[in-house]
Amino acid sequence: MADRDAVRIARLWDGRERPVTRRAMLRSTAFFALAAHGAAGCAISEPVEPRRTDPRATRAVNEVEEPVLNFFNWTDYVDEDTIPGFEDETGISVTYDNFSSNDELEAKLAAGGSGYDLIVPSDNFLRRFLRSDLLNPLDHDLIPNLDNLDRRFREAEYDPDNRYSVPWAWGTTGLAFSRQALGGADVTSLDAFRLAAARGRSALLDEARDAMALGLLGAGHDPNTTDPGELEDAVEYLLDLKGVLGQITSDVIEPLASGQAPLAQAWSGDVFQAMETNPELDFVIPEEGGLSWVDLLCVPRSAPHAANAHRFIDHILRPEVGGRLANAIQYGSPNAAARPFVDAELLADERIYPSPEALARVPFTRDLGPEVEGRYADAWTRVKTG
Ligand code: N2P
Repeated sequence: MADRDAVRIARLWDGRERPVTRRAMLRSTAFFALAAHGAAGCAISEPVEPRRTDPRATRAVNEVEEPVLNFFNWTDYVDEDTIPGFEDETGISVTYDNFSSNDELEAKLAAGGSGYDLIVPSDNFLRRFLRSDLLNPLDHDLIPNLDNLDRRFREAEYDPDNRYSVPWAWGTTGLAFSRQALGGADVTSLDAFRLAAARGRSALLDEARDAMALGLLGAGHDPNTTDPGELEDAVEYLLDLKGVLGQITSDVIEPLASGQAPLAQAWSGDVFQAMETNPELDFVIPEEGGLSWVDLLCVPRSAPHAANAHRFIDHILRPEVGGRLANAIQYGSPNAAARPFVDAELLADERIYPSPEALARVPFTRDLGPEVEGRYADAWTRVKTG
């Protein structure tokens, strides 16, 4: 591994280490010249400009001029070629770390000094991160492929005009189940958690708003309610459910694939990934309802390599790259130009790309403001510790 020219060692997306040579750093000079708008050539680029929200007026530069990108993404959420393809093309080494919940991401970011350049919060965490001043506005000049996005993701209510975010993937929260393991019947409702074959083996997502939504829907309430009494009902429902539950975890691919969990609250694409090993699995939005969400590429305020993050964002927005990503993770692609590269069978599957009528039954998880979000967090802590 020793390389006499190495100026630093980078940890790659797959855990391997690679020496970064001065040559590799120079290879990306042309990019830096473009990205930093004339600031390249200096070892340290000009400081990041004061926060502005107009994408036309925002300039993203690397605070530390080196070919590195520190990317913090959800587990099981990338194609095996995405990161090597970006590295080969740009000479930028990616360190790739994973998290399993928005809470985990928020804690890491709020603690400061994370060093991450690119993160992927869900849409309901975007405004919450903005309230804490944790994000940089995006520099649209560095993202020409932004036009490839589906129109509905350019005008989304959580971030009109993509000032702070570019969608990575979208999906729904429902139930995964193994028809065979549960005795051959279809699962249609949350009552399935009570089936004898599911007792002590099922799983609930370890994500406050998703899990609380299951409790709210089970108790007959809106998953975006702000009513404290309804939240109490949900806590009660979930505490009762804990009596028959196997585990609380967001990493359900392995337990579903291995057959350890015959039933789990799950995010759509994870179930399709598990199906590759366990074809008995299915995914359904129960009759009580479900949720939908979009996960968003964002650049933290503290990003040392903000320009490199923009380069990655533009890369993933390419039609072929976005198509390969969608085929691997099996979540909805927000990239309209990538559509021709997405497997026809995935596009036709309404469990991944629900019809507009079906989507109307799965509202977005809404950001409910600091006070109510705090109440949800407390309620979830009570469920977990109760
Ligand atoms: C990745 C699941 C991410 C979806 N495995 C949650 N928003």
